Amino acid sequence: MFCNQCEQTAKGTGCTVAGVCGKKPDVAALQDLLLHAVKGLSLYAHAGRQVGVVDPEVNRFTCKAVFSTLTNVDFDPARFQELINQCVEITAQLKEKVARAGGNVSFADAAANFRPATDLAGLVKQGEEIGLVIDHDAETDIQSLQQIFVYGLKGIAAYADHAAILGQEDDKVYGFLHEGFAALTNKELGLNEWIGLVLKCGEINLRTMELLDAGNTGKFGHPVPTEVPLGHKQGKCILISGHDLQDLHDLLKQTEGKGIYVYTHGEMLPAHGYPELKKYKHFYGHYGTAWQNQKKEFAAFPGAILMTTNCIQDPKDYMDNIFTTGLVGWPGVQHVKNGDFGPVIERALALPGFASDEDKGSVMVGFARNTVMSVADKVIAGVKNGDIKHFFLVAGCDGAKPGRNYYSEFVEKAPKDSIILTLACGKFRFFDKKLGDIGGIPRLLDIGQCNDAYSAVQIAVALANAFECGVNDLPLSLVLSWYEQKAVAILLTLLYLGIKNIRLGPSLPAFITPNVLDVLVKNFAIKPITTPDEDLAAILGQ
Ligand code: SF4
Ligand code: SF3
Repeated sequence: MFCNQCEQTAKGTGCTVAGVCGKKPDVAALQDLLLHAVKGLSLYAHAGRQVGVVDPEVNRFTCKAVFSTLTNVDFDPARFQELINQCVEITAQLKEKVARAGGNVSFADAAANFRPATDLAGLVKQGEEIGLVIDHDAETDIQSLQQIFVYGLKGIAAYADHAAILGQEDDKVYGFLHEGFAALTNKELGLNEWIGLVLKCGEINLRTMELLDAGNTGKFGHPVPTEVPLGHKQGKCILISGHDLQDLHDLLKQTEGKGIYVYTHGEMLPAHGYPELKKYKHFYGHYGTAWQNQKKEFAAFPGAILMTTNCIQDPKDYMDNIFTTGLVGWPGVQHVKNGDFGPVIERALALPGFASDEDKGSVMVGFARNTVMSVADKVIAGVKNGDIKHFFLVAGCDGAKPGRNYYSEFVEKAPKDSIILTLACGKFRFFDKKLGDIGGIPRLLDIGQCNDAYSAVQIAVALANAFECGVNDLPLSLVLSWYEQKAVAILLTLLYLGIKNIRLGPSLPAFITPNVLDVLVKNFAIKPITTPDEDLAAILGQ
């Protein structure tokens, strides 16, 4: 196997024996094969669009298939076998449709004519032979750009899937996914074309995240400042992790009146700020921290656990208590479908629950774009009178590497006249720190999940408009942490928006060659993090 798509990749170069994330070589091969099949499907879907053939089933399938290959989403070989066969089936149907409409259905690339092996072992072998979905004959810098591009597409597919679940779709997004995977078969594209496609990825991801924002806020209202207890109540309990608010909503409805408290874990924390979710009395508090601590935290949870996308880890110590839903999968874990959480509820009722109440303090959530913009005049006045000197967006993924302490130290050391905006699971390094306020505005503002990056962009744009300057001219610095491919897509969006001087850590992606890095440094002044002291001094010009 070879996989280098995430930040924790082995030795900083690539996982070759087994994934640091727990991905086994057979699943790695099946993921490669699935993307190969998606490339074939995309050739027909892209050709189909030229003659007016747009197939909703193909669109939704593409997102699901690609999202399944994201880090920490699906570890179950059987599910990949199903997806590969389904992909081949819908490709054949689409090919017929496109041919009937007079579109091009003659492609030389092997992906267009892919025939899957009949059993799992055969599929694994095919996947091993194919490897990564990029062009293996291209020169290394092009391969690097293709990898950035594919990981960006994975992020888009993930966000598009989240958005579609909430009823928000735009064919522009699906069209780009198909155009993008089809482009991987084009040997004529040079460095500049690939750089263009990579930035286009950022543009399309912005649109995708706008859809997701519309889905979340349209269904559940705009988040409002909300205090979330970190302790627990005596009684039966369910813990829900991941990013899917619709699953949480369905779970809350189904547990109403059953004497079960529902707690959030990881990226689900910001859900407490949504009016349509917080109205449920049994939606109590938050338990635990970021995804990489789940083995310890889930093992100690005395109730049932529901894992929505993404970031699951090996659940061997609590196999009977954990359930997956949506695209998440782990072999042997019970998978619940179609928003029917009956088995989760049954398990929660059978487990002891918390023996007594415990108060462990609280955190504030709900500072998404609407809340922040509603106090824009206060913020602007604070900047003008010098009370607020700087804004830091300390945001992104968490992970297991020790170097990630940088982010908590950075927040602790940030001057008292600065505001820290945060989003995604990296915040668990500092989310419970009491940083005080500046004239009533909390110094630590939780915008939401990584899924809410659109909200952060809107806040930055609104500030820039208020000060009649560009985002790069604001007293705002972005200090980002990445782990998986949603973060790659968000980073590309920031580059597409022309945002400069982003500090990125804890380490740079293994899939970026020195020449490609050079392009990023020259055009966007992107830089690796150093130490909190050094970076703060450089940012604040001290
Ligand atoms: Fe390795 Fe990350 Fe790939 Fe998992 S997702 S196999 S940890 S590079
Ligand atoms: Fe975290 Fe997986 Fe990226 Fe959503 S939960 S930010 S890593």
